Order: sequence, then structure tokens, then C-alpha cells
Amino acid sequence: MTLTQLFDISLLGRKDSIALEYQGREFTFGELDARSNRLAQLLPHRGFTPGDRLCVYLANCVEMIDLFLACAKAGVIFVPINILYRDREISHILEDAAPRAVISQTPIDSPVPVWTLAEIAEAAAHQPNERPATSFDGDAPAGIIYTSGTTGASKGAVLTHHNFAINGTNLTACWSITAADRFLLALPLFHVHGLGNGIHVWLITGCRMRLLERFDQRTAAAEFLDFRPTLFFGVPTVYVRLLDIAPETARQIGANARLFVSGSAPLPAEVMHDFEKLYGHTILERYGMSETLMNISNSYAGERRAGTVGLPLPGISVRLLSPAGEPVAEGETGEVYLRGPNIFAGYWRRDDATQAAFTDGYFRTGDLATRSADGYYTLSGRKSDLIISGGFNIYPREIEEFLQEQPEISEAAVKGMPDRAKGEVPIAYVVVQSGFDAAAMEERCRAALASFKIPRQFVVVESLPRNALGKVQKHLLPGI
Ligand code: MLC
Repeated sequence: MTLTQLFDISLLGRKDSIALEYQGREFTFGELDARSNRLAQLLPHRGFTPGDRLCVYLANCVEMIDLFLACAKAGVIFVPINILYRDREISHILEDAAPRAVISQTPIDSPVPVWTLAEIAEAAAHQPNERPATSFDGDAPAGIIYTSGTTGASKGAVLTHHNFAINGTNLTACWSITAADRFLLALPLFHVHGLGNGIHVWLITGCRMRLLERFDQRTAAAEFLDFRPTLFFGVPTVYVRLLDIAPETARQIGANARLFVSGSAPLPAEVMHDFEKLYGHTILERYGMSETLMNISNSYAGERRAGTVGLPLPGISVRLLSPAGEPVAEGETGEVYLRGPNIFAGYWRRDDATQAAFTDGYFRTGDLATRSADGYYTLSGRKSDLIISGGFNIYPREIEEFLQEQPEISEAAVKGMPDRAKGEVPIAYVVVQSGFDAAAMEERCRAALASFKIPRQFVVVESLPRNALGKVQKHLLPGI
């Protein structure tokens, strides 16, 4: 089944119901269907054929949803780009994905045409409100999500219609989401948390969603009180921010709500307990990634066990293997391998990386975990030195490569430092030549890298600790 056929349960079946609120405007499912039909009609006129890529560099807005739906209808592959990315990061994605065009509200350096929302809205207005005739099935790619790469440059994870469909139906069923829910979505639509989970459970159930341009601590309480959501998805940083809301307001928000879900980074047990005291709800933590969408989730009706990510979702097989590839004993740590209909089709135009990512049909996640006697999984670390800051993934290698290109830096190592709100923040250890100015370096990083990748501190060291093979021993770097 294609995504459009799945979403028709709401787009056609609830066409007169309010689907979406955004910045004080309301849209019915029928209106969203018509808006995306016209855009889907426009795409072939602009040279798109099924399988072509459309890059989208946008903050959350209704048009981003229209574009996602239009791509799904026309068989075009939707490629969102993190709005916090700067030229260097954007260029890589544009070169790698080789889209036919990119949609952006700000000028960007691009080898392909850049269209603004106003320009395509104007062109789409002349198109008929009809679905384009297409002949692809659910195995067709629906999106490419760029993941920060362990080797510096990020790779595109190709997700099919089936991947998104299974993920959305699994979450809808397991978290008991229905048309009666009121869903507040403040997560960015350029990542799978907002897009693969948020947009999908909404369009599958036909509930009412209020979309925010982004989560803002200053206006969060007012949004909750005004919209009275029953359902909310957040990253741990969002829940840490929500702990600052006044107890009486928090109690009121909790009284309206049914379910709070957390993912994309580990939720500290303390945050879960403090949230429970204030809001009267036990946050449901789950585990997923761009390449796989959601894999493991705490139980909705059963136990939500702090510190664990819960039980495998329907259809998903989990193996915990030792470095030798043997299943580990209960309670022992192993690397997480996954198989199921949610697992991506491979990395875009990277057969080598795709092959390396699978063993016996199982996707190798790089995450380490243990399993309890009753089947609950606890993530216990990662094989790579990935940093997660505010729910955004950072591979130190990418920052290190940028720093090493700078003339006054001869060597650089980046690692994560614990941070109460963000989980972790990157710090850089640098071996420098004369004339190093940390403030100027920070400015240069700001121009080239997304804000969450900018080192919070530059620690100047005489040399980097290396082992006999020359590999940097990050655990031996001085603490801050
Ligand atoms: C953050 N910023 C944004 C933004 N989010 N700008 C535009 N749009 C957004 N969506 C910028 C701010 O402008 C600021 O930049 C900096 O980030 C920090 O902002 P802040 O106001 O201090 O934010 P804070 O209260 O700390 O909250 C940050 C946050 C953000 C929680 C809102 O980190 C966030 O949205 N995280 C969600 C990430 C996510 O969805 N991950 C899912 C990955 S999928 P400056 O320049 O002023 O510093 C995945 C798989 C899975 O991992 O399992 O889900």
C-alpha cells in the first residue's frame, strides 16, 4: 500500500474534519488533500518523474506537509534538510541526493533550481485538484533522510512507503492513538521523529494536530493551555524544559493529556520521575533511528520502566550479538541488530555502506544494549563516539575535519560533555599554532556548521593522546 492510499482513511474519509492548526489558521483534511493534489500535478510540469528527488530546506510550516504529501502522490522522493544546516552541510546533501530542485525560503548556493514557497504556490494554483495517475507500489522510496556519518560526510537513508506505513500503523496501534486525540507537534519535520512518527500517526488516525514552527520554552505553557493536547512527542531536552513550568500549570496540562512520548536521546530517569510528580504522567520512552524508524517501545498499558526503551514493536526482530557475532546471555551487553518491515532500503547510492550495514539480513545499529528476563531492553552505550545534543546527532569526525582544515589548528579531537538540558554538548581539544583565537574560531564554526555542532569550548592541549596505532584516545583527554 502506498502512503497516499493509507492516508486516504483521513484525507478522503474525514475530509470535512479539522485536520491541522498552524499559526491560527485551520485546515480540513479535504483542504490538505486538494493543496497537495495541485502540487503533485505541478511536479511533472517542472520535470519531475517518479524516483526524482525534491530537497526541502524549510522550518515547520503547512507547506512542508503539502510538499511531503505531493511527493508521496507523485512518486517523488522527499529529501528534507535540517534548517539549522549551513552552506557546507547543505552542499553535501544537494550534491549527494542530486535533486531536480530545492525549495527554500532563504537564498542558498545550489547547483539546481531553488524555488520559494510563494513561487510554487502560485504555479500550483493553476493545477487541477486531482490525484496524478501513478503506478508505483509501497516498495518505492518515499523519503531520504540524511544521517550524520561516522566517516564525516552524511549518508542518505532511503525509506520506502512501506517503511513509513508500518512505522505509523505500529505506533498508532501500540500507543492507542485515535481520531479523538489532540496532538501538539513541536518537533522539526526534517527528522524522522517529527515526520515519520508525528505526521504519520496524525494522518493515519485523522486526529486534530496543532503544528508549531518549533518548540519554544517561553510559549510552551500557553500553547499547551490553549490547545489542550492529549498527545505530545518530545526529545528529552523538551521534557527538561517542561520541568520549569509552574506546578499548577503543569498539573492542568497533565489533566488534559493522555500520553507523553520521549525519544531520540536517552531520557534520564530523574527527568522521568520529576515529570511524573509535576504532570501526573509517566513518560513513555521508545527507541528508533533514521535508518529504521521505530523499533522498541515501552508498553502503553503495561509497565513503562524508567531507563529502558521497552519491548520490540510488532514485526520487529531484535538480536543482541557479541563482537564475535554470537548471541549474548540474558543481562549481558550486546550490539543491537534489527530486522523488520521498518528497516530502510539502504543508503542512497552507497552500495558499499549498505552492504557493510547488514549481516544475515539484520541491520547493525552500532548501539549496545541488554535485555532483561521479561524482555525489556536497556540501551547501554554506543560503539561509535556519536554525541546527541538536544536530540540532534553529531558525529565528532565531521567537526574534527572542519577544525583540521583551519590553518591555526594542527590537530583536533571532539567529544561530548554531559549537559543537564541538552544531554551532551560538543567540546573541542585542539593542538594549535600561534595566533589561535577561540572566539574567532567559534565564529568560523558558526558560519559553516549547524548551531548544535559548534564546540562549547576549545581546550588547547600540547598534543592529543594516541595509542600505538595513532588513534586518538579520547577517554584520556583532560576533563572540563
Ligand atoms: C533549535 N533551533 C532551531 C530549531 N531547534 N531553529 C529553528 N528551527 C528549529 N526547529 C536553534 C535555536 O534557534 C538556537 O540556535 C538553538 O537551536 C538552541 O535553541 P534553544 O531555544 O536554546 O533551544 P532549547 O530550548 O535548548 O531546545 C532545543 C530543541 C531542539 C529541543 C527545541 O534541540 C530540537 O528541536 N530538537 C529536536 C531534534 C529532533 O527532532 N531529533 C530527532 C532526530 S530523529 P542558536 O543559533 O541561537 O544557538 C531520531 C530518531 C528517533 O533521532 O529515535 O527519533
